[in-house]
Amino acid sequence: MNTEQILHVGKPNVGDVAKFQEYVEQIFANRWFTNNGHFVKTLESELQNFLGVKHCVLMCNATIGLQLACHALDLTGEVIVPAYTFVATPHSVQWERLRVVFADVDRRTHLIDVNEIERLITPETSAIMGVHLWGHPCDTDAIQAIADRHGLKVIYDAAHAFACRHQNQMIGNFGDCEVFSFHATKFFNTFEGGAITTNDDQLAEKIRLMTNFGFAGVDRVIHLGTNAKMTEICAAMGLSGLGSIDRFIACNRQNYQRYREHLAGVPGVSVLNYDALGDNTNFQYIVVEIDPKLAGTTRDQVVEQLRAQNILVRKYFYPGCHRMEPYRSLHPEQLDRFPVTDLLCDRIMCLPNGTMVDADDVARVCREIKAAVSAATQPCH
Ligand code: T4K
Repeated sequence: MNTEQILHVGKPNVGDVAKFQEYVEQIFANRWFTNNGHFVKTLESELQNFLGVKHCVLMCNATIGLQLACHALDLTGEVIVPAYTFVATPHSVQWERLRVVFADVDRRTHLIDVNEIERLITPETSAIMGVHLWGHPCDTDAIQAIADRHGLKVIYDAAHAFACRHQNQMIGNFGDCEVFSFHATKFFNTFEGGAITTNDDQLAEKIRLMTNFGFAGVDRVIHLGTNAKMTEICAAMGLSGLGSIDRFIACNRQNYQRYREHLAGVPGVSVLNYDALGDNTNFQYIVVEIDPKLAGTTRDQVVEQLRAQNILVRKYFYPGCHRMEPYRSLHPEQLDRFPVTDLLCDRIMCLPNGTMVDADDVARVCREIKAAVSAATQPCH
């Protein structure tokens, strides 16, 4: 039996716990638990300042945020979405009874392939939903130019991209709106949570109404709405973490550099190179590709070997959204149309990172990866 400590990919980053506890006392003293309370308002305003964006509407999670964004933008017909992403991205579109049209991704960046987008546009297309996967920004100029040419809306799933920059602006300022996730496993968390950010006053107002049943005041419902509100305790968690953003990034970056050093030169093993991709990221995801020809072993075998050592790496995002239900049944004709997505789904694994992971952990993970590869590449005697 393996007695070594379990290593997770998504152990939460935690900010100032004492501050959080103080806020919890205040929440109990206020007897105000949800419905746009003091902590939600304060976090919204802090996030607006941090992101340099006009509006930030906090949500209970990013999936609901993406659904609300589709709804608030009055999308119809078809929405173009990358096939290589977490399933919440297409699910939010499908949930709104829109048709998901998958696009393949770029081999180098793993982001929606902008050359594919125009080819997929039909008279039914109403929007493009890009995903800033691994915190790396989409080609926002190219996507906006295509959207402008065809009169489409643009939503960014920025679930991975909190505190990331693009063209000297924080992510949160692009497209018609952007949606962040503050789930426990994310770089910055509010236990569960998310936010929609936009610089469009009318859209923000609509989203705000929709988040709270359409209430514009006591007894005054002026819009269709749902319940997508963030609670006070979640907002308090966010506020207690905001001051630690730089520490989270520094720690992630240091681990990222350690992983790259340990794994340099291991045949068939490559770590996604954030530095070569440009822009400022939060380094939360350590994305490793295993080339089976060079490594002599497959990603799946390496994952199994690591799991046997209590290192619970993840195959994000296997097997590809187009191969998951309901998409594989709804669109069987799309199954073999995404060669890059299929290749990444077969080769990528994400390694543990975050403030709970230290130099010894990184060394341990890399030792096991090297052992898996060297056992496979050892000549037989
Ligand atoms: N768009 C994209 C591109 C996304 O990646 C996501 C979410 C969304 C949209 C939707 O955002 P939200 O609606 O969730 O706000 C996890 C997260 O649940 C999910 O938020 C995230 N993406 C996705 C990439 O990862 P699972 O199914 O992998 O979670 P789970 O429970 O297996 O946890 C992952 C690892 O983290 C495990 O090793 C356990 C560990 N863990 C987890 C939790 C919750 C901890 O150590 N502590 C914890 O508290 O989906």
